Amino acid sequence: MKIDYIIAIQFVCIATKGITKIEFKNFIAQSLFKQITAMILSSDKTITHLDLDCFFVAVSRLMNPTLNGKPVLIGGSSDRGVVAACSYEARKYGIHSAMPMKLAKRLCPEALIVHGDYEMYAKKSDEVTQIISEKVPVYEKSSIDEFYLDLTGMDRFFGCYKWSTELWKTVKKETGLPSSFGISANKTVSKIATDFVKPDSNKKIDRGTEKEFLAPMSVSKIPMVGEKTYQVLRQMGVEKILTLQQMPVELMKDVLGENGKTIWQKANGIDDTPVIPYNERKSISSEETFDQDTIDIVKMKSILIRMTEQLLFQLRDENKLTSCITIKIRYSNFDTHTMQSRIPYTSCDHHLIPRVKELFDKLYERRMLIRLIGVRFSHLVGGGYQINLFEDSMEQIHLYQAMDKMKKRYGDTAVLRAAGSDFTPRMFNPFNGLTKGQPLQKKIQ
Ligand code: DCP
Ligand code: MG
Repeated sequence: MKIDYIIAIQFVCIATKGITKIEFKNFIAQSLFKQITAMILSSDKTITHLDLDCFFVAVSRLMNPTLNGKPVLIGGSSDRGVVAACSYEARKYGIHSAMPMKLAKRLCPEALIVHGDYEMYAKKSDEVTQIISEKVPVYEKSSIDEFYLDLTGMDRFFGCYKWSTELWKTVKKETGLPSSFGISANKTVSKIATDFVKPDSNKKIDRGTEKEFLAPMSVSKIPMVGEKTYQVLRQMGVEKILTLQQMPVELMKDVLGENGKTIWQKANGIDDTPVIPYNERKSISSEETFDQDTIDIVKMKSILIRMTEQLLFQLRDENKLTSCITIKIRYSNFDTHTMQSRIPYTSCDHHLIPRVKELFDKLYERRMLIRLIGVRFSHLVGGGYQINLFEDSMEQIHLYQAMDKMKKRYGDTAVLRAAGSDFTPRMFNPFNGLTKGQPLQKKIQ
């Protein structure tokens, strides 16, 4: 409350009602208390969600402007491939990412098929992250082209919406990449607003208008609602978010358990999940110390392959991708060496295993006895893309899904590459550091 405002009230009170100064002080104390309580209760957040528009296509267009304005598909040109990304011009034909390339070509024969450049995508993704990290204290990089920014408290000196608009323009100016953003009181509503307004635009959802904004949309717009849940809801006769809003939460809980409750809350514009700060150093790793120092390259590579497979299974399970590999070796004289390599975002064994082996070959040049080897994956982002490289086929994607299903059911060593299965595996969860039935520091014979 401003001082002149207080003095004015004091003057009016004393003059008109004969209130003493002590009574007035009590009145002010009470009113301040009420204000502070109201502020605490309404300590609502302001979250901006920013997502780059047709990211892979937009980067490819920067490198080749003749692709502008045309239907473009990113993916392997073989018929067995899948569409990794497509331009908005291609989407008009009903094409979407993860669609078999063969079908996409049938829907739009004139579409231009571009074999993408993952190194470039990772580089441009880093550029955007750099801009955001310089301007926003708390942000989450939730996928290769998607960010949540916690702007809570920024309102007083610069309107959050105005500030987000400035940032959005800066991203475009400095990287050449179009994006869209949604701003609201929580992550879910902001994300839905971004998707609603795409491409190259933005939308602000005022506090208190969340339900009204969501009501006419299909339930499939709720981020948690995948194909399976959508079918369950459709069978219940639920198509619009409005219907969900009107349903008792208990019914949703009965049908879909705890997820049902969360979906109901999201449908009602309620979401208090925090923005999880992005940390470049976030990583998962695994290392093995040998009982007897070794120079057996075949054995060491086999162990590296097995460790890589186990770590990548964990990554996929956590819905994450990595873009940096580090290999570590410790010689018998305790000299420790590491070597790092940036890679396109991925979580697929068949992309990473060759890179791990390559890096090991470069690092292990002294041919001296080794006592320890390790592998670390860092620069993690959220993203459960089943498609990571353009030559990936539907068969390959299904193979990963089947393998991961078996690993989930029977343990992470249930399926291993022959090359990685020669040595006793260690059952270690790198996310929580816990072993599954075996000691953490198990040594390899
Ligand atoms: N991607 C992928 N596999 C998928 C989905 C996406 O490899 N199954 C890649 C290609 C996309 C990028 O990730 O360009 C970002 O994903 P988005 O879902 O944000 O899609 P786009 O950025 O292409 O389009 P939009 O404008 O709808 O955000
Ligand atoms: Mg995008």
